[in-house]
Amino acid sequence: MKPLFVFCADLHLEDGAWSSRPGIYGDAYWSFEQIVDYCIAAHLPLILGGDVLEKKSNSARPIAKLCAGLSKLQAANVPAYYIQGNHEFDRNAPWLSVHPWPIHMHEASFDINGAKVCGFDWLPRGEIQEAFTRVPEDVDIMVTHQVWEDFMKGLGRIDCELKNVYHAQTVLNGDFHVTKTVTGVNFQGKTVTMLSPGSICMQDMSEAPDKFFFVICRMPDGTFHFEPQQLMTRRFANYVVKDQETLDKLCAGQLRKDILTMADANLPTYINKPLIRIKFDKQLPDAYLRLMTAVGDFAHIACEAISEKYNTAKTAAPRAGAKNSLLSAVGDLLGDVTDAYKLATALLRAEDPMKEFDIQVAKYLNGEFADATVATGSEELGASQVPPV
Ligand SMILES: [Mn+2]
Repeated sequence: MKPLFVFCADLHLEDGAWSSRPGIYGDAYWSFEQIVDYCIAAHLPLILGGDVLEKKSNSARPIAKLCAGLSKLQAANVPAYYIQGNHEFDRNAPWLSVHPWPIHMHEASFDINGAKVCGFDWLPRGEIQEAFTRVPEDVDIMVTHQVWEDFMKGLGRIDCELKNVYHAQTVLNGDFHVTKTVTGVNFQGKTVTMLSPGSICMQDMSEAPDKFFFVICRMPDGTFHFEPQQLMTRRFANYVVKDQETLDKLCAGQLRKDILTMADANLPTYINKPLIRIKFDKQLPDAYLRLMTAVGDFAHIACEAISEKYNTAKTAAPRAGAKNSLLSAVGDLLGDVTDAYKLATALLRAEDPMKEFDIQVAKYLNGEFADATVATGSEELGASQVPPV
């Protein structure tokens, strides 16, 4: 097995992923440092798969951190390549052109330790399919930053799918913050393997806390192998508090004990304060105050009430006890057993309404809301009128 280069994506270099919690600082910088140090120690080129930066308009620090890493690679004579993601995308002047060292891979192919690798910046649907037709026949690995059907499986908008790929047996893709490998068949009916390395630090509470970059290796039979390297990241713990007994136990010292065992001397001090997510049943007396007090300043805490799960069974939602007046109003207007009510409640109760919206649209397109037209009395919602997503 011959290591060829290192691949990572979705660095989202920025002071912190949560603007409302400025105390959670430096996670992306610290992960990037680890990747740079690894490349130098192993003397392996680095390929950055887009969303290197969080924004198109940046303050000085993310750029300074980016340049510091690139300068370190330059000083060690370790090559760096990149494509642009949708986050920092600029057709005219890529952000990474602020530094002389990294090589822009867009529409270009390179021989990297014997493998022919080509890349494309993020491109809109249609343009990316056209770009795939320009991939040279002898390319082994294609680097992209797109929303692939093969990862999304019908959820939400997609840019492309593996069957659009002409050449290349391997695709390395940014954008999807989940670490995952999928296999599919390309335009010519040949097997393609695609790797999503995932983001390099949590960008969202719903992301898995374990993060990786990958060493791309060539096997003796000529195929490629993706070797994961786990990043040292801020420790994360998730709690769900549904009963008095659990609440009492956690507040009587268990939480504090858990946090202490999570401390890791290998982490820099600014990363060594864990992130704790607690969901609690709001029926429990003083749950919020007790949990916040128990954690104190020992961890960053995201503490929220469990949203009452909408009952999708035939029984109507318990409107009598509903505290959310907006939901009650929706029920009064639409009747609480209609599909329109189900849709409205699903959106109102979603933690991430945009994501929930995409899920509901997919359900609608699958015919799971068969009587939506009847329920709303509107012809406009007929299946033939649904705009393409
Ligand atoms: Mn991203």
